This record gives sequence, structure tokens and C-alpha cells, in this order.
Amino acid sequence: MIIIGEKINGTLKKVAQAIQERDASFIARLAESQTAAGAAYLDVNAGTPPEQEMDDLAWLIQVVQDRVDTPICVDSANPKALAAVLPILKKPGMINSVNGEPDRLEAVLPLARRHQAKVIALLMDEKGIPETAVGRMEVARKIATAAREQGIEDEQVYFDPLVMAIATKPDAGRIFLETLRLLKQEFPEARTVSGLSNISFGLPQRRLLNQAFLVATMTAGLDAVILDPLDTKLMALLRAAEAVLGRDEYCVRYLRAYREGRLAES
Ligand code: THG
Repeated sequence: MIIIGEKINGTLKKVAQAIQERDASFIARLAESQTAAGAAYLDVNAGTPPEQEMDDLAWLIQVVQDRVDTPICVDSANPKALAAVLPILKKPGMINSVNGEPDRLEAVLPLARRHQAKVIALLMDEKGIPETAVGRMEVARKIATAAREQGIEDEQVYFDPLVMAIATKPDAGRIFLETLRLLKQEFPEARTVSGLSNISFGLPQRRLLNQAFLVATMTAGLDAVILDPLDTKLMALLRAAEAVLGRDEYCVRYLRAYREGRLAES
């Protein structure tokens, strides 16, 4: 499983404060700890208004790159901010995200191509998030066609089927898994990605639901996940699920996590 660490996100109070105060060591520690816990990418989201976002994103990225070599997943819906910060990435990173809206595709895909960045594609467009798996596949086709026209290979594209809250849409998990199955069938070279926390919105014991959803998505072949790598219980579950699903050859990652004390109950 490709782990994208979600903790450097300005919608979190402590991170917002660190951004405001330009507290580099707080951000650098988050970069270091998430990397040590197994993050292959670090999601960086300034969470600030558009006029402030460019500066804040650039500062966050500099701070992260000064501390770790882990590639960055730039989390912004704003093509101008993306264009401003992609040139400062030391390693090819990930763009989070584009969607099926024509002007977004037009602005973001050339950036992905120019900077050899992977690109997360949300399966929604100007009409919103399609209710059905078939509707989401229509958006996927539109995005895949536009990406191929720009010379972007399918394997650079990470489709995010988008999961809704089961509290208000009881079918949300099932629709997500069905979309995943159809994506694998039609775009076998493309990758798939998801966050975990939307599914549990509005319900008690959210972490329990996120855990159940993680295992379900892994069973269906999800390639990458945006999560909190510092959540030791979640990460232990992920390593165990990889091992039992045959996604961890000779249980190498499971055994390494054990040796490093990362599977222990705390
Ligand atoms: N798909 C894509 N990108 C995404 C998401 C996704 N980026 C943002 C988000 N979802 C993933 N990132 C986070 C970052 C932090 C938290 C959740 C998701 C988080 N949330 C706390 C919680 O859920 O309890 C509440 C916030 C708080 O503690 O203040 O920590 O799905 N492509």
C-alpha cells in the first residue's frame, strides 16, 4: 500500500497555528515522524485562503524538503498555487488534485506533464459527485482521455472514487468498492487512492469505521491511501491486512514493523 501522510494540513488547528507563526520545527517534526512511520508521500495542504495559499504552501514545502527526502503530494484545488509551487519540488511529486471540470483539466494536466508529477483525479465534475459507480466511470473516462491527450500515462493517474458519509448515504461504501472494481477493469494501469475519514462523518467511534473501510478497500485492491501514519493502531492493521491479502511478500513489512515495535498494543 502506498501511504500518503495527511498530517501537514492547515485545516488542523495546530498546523494552522504553526503556519501562522512560521514554526518550522513543528512542521519538520511532522514530516520526519510520518516518514519514519512509513509514509511514501507527504500530503501538504495550506488550508488558507487563495491569496495566502501560495506563500504558505511554498513555505511548508521548503520546510519539509529541508528535513526529509520524502516526495510531496501538493493538496490544493487552486491551479495557480499548484503552478507556483511545483517548480520548487526537489523530487517528482503528486498533484492533489484535478477533477472532471474542463477548465481544471486544462489548467492542471499540463502542469503534471511538465513536472512529471503523478496526479490524483477526483471522480466528480461541475455537476458534482455522480450518485452511481457508472456515473463516476463516465468522469474517469473523460479525465483519462484528457490525460492521454496531454501525453500523461495511465500509471501516473491516481483515481479517487470519492467516498461519502454512510450516515447519510448507506450505500456509500458499496458504491466506492463498485467504482474501484470498474476502474481496475477499464484502466488496469491506472492507480486508485482514497482518504478514509469521509465514510465515518456524523457517526460515533469514527476510527473504528475508518479501520473497517481501510481493510475493505485493500481487499478490493486500493493502491494508495491518505491517512494518519502516526495512528499506530491503524498502521498495525494496515500491515496485518497487507500480509493476509498477499500484498507483503514474505511478510517483510509486517516483520519489520514488529521488530521496530510498531505492532505492539499501546
Ligand atoms: N482525497 C483526496 N485528498 C484529500 C482527501 C481525500 N485531502 C484531504 C483529506 N481527504 C485527507 N486529509 C485529512 C487530513 C486530516 C484529517 C483528515 C483528513 C483529520 N481529521 C480529523 C478527524 O477526522 O477526526 C478532524 C480534524 C481535527 O482533528 O481537527 O485529522 O479524501 N484526494
